[in-house]
Amino acid sequence: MAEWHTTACSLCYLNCGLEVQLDGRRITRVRGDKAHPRSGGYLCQKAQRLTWYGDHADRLTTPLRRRADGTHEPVTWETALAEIAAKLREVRDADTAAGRPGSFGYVGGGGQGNHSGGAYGTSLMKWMNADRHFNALSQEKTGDFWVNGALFGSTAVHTAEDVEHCDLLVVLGCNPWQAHGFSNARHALNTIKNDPGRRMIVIDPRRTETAEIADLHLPLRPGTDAFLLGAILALIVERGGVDTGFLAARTEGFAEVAAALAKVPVDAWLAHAEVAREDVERAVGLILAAKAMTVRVELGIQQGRHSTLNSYLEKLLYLLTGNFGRTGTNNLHSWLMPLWGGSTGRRSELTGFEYIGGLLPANTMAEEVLSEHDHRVRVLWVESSNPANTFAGTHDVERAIRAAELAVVVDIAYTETAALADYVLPAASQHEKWEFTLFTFEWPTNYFQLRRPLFDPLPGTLVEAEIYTRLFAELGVLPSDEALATVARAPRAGLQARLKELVAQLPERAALLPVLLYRTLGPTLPDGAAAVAPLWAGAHRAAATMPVAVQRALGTTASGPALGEELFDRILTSPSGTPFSTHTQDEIWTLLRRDRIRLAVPALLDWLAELDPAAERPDPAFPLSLVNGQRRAHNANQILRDPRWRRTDPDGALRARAAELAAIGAEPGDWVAVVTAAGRIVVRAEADDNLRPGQVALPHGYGMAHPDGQGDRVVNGPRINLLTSSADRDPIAGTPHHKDVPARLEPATDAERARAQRDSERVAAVRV
Ligand SMILES: Nc1nc2c(c(=O)[nH]1)N[C@H]1C(S)=C(S)[C@@H](COP(=O)(O)OP(=O)(O)OC[C@H]3O[C@@H](n4cnc5c(=O)[nH]c(N)nc54)[C@H](O)[C@@H]3O)O[C@H]1N2
Ligand SMILES: Nc1nc2c(c(=O)[nH]1)N[C@H]1C(S)=C(S)[C@@H](COP(=O)(O)OP(=O)(O)OC[C@H]3O[C@@H](n4cnc5c(=O)[nH]c(N)nc54)[C@H](O)[C@@H]3O)O[C@H]1N2
Ligand code: SF4
Ligand SMILES: [Mo]
Repeated sequence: MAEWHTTACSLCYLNCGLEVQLDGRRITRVRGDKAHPRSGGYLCQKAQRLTWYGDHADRLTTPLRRRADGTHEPVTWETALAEIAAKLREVRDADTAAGRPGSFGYVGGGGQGNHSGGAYGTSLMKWMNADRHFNALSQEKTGDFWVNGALFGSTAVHTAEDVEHCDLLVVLGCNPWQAHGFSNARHALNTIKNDPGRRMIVIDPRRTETAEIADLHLPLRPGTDAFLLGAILALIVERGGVDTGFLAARTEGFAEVAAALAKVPVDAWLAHAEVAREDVERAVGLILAAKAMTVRVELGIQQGRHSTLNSYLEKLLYLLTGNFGRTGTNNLHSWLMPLWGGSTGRRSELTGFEYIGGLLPANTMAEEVLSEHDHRVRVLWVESSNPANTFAGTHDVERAIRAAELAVVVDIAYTETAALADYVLPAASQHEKWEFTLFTFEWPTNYFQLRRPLFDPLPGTLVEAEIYTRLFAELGVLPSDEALATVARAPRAGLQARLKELVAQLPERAALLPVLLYRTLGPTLPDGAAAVAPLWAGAHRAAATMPVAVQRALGTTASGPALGEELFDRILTSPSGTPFSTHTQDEIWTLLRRDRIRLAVPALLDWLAELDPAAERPDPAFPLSLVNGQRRAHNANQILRDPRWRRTDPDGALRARAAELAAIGAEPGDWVAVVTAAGRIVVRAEADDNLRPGQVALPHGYGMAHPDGQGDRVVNGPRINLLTSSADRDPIAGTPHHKDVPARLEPATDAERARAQRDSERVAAVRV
């Protein structure tokens, strides 16, 4: 019997615990890890054949340098790092001489399951005297964070939903059956369905797999959530459904909110959303009857029209009804290490957008590079992200990567972004290093899993910690090996003070704390866990900021620094993961950053007051609403590049109602063109009559080029951001409206059809 090894799935941000069997460098069998304290053995279909994540023809095994003709040549690590360091120095010195902020832009910094590299990349950004950071969160979640800042006092205060214990689940703009988003989603949804005492409402234009098993489905017109939610809130207030006790005890500003809601023209807004009043009344009845409602949201509202306003109204739904801070409702959660920060109100000088939680909108990355402004971004540093496929407006993003004075990509694979970069640095995969996720959103007990490597790094690759450390050595900022070794030998209790001494010798080292930990504490850690040394600081931070919760989780009476050490040791010695904080329910109020939740957010109440159905008429040239990036059975962001991974949907089909296809003379299986104001792409068509009339859908997670086995490369499925524009975005957070892109369908031309068919066959040939 082959041995089972403990790891986790990294194909979505749940990171379910896995056990896998290996044959050399391949993963041959996958099953759920019953010992994982959160997922308890659960896994979905995507985790099977996980081996293709790290085991495919496009893995990078040597640094690459761009030639004048745009192709790449292999170079040694020494050459790549020396040349990159020289250019970074030059840019940093020029910035200093000009007295301008660092013209370095950091893109990415971690994916669905790999957050170990982010601390090191952030070190480089700081050393470059820069703070312009763009990533996936800033094209989906920053509107939500902004609202949290307004309500709870900090953008780093983040909400969780208690699906397991609710008696009413409201699924708003998400499809957990396919996308998950909360633990053990399919199991949790089926449990609700089979329990006569529990209910589910789905608010989604499409009759999703989740809607199919719900008690009530409100199939609203795409882009009208703010109208529907505004009307629902107005009805709740009108019916006396607000929880006055909760509002009095925990909140302020309700009167202003009530005054705004009283002005909502309920019938006109429901007519605009095209949802029947009696269905909405039924939804309100279910909400008011619920003892514990929890609201689960995601991209349908966050990447929909009025994104930040939607996030506000969604939160008001549970706050006004008192479904907050109790078992089965929405809650806040702790952090081992916060994945994003608080906001300072600072704005980009170039675009005027606010840094939310420390992030600038992904949608403004290209503008920050392509601008003529003296403070433009000159160096683009991309780590664990593929913006050439995943940021809106592919052509502009590609132009920006090419236009940067220096573009460097740190990735495991030769991505579309890597293909355009000046240098590409090959990282070891998540199965080849110690790794973890900081997407730890549980309450009242929160969990953390530190995964051990399954294999050694692929020859030629390095773990991120080592890549950045060698770069800093090249930059001449690291202390001598001898000085580092002396600190490494000293007892841990004195570590912080000694690190401070190293920084005092050269103040610019303050940016490098993670690197200094890697080179001092790192070598003392067991089994080559050096790269995760920064977790030590996280463990101490957690122990210092929530000692009682950490003690409870560990079952210990240790306190002070000893508690931090115990937490760190527990993390290192719990391969399936460990609880790191256990709160009592009423301790939730200690996580707020102000005394009371501030319900009235003037900017958003103004926005609500300005909503006007008449101003939202669709452009007759683009009458359809395109869900541009749907989650399906076999897509997983840009993580699985090898087409062999997929069991279904090999071409990444456009889904449309049969009638919508017939209207352009097409049938399921045909090649059709999807046209938007930004572009036109040709895709395979499939029928899906669960879509709302007028709604069509393309999948996320395609459009990657892959070696075709014949010495060439072939693109697998739609590059959906050829259809989007970075300017189609939320006014506050800059998040794109990907779930509601105005579009039309056209028949493909004969030439387009022939080409698409040929590419599809080339992909199919790779799959066999
Ligand atoms: N299979 C799979 N799972 C994934 C991922 C993946 O790539 N593949 N990616 C992961 C990531 S990074 C994320 S962020 C999540 C995203 O998870 P979800 O947000 O759940 O996934 P989506 O399919 O993008 O969109 C959700 C729903 O929004 C609906 N929608 C479209 N327009 C509107 C609208 O105007 N209003 C409302 N209310 N709904 C609308 C769509 O019909 C769709 O059902 O999934 C994660 N899980
Ligand atoms: N049109 C449209 N665009 C979208 C979306 C949509 O719905 N529609 N969804 C958006 C959302 S919600 C998200 S989250 C983003 C996701 O888009 P991105 O933030 O770009 O992230 P991923 O697609 O997860 O790509 C992860 C990259 O990390 C690399 N990688 C994997 N493991 C490692 C590692 O250990 N080290 C390093 N250095 N690299 C590694 C992978 O090879 C891959 O290139 O896409 C967004 N873009
Ligand atoms: S739910 Fe997400 S993390 Fe869990 S097995 Fe599926 S893809 Fe992997
Ligand atoms: Mo995402």
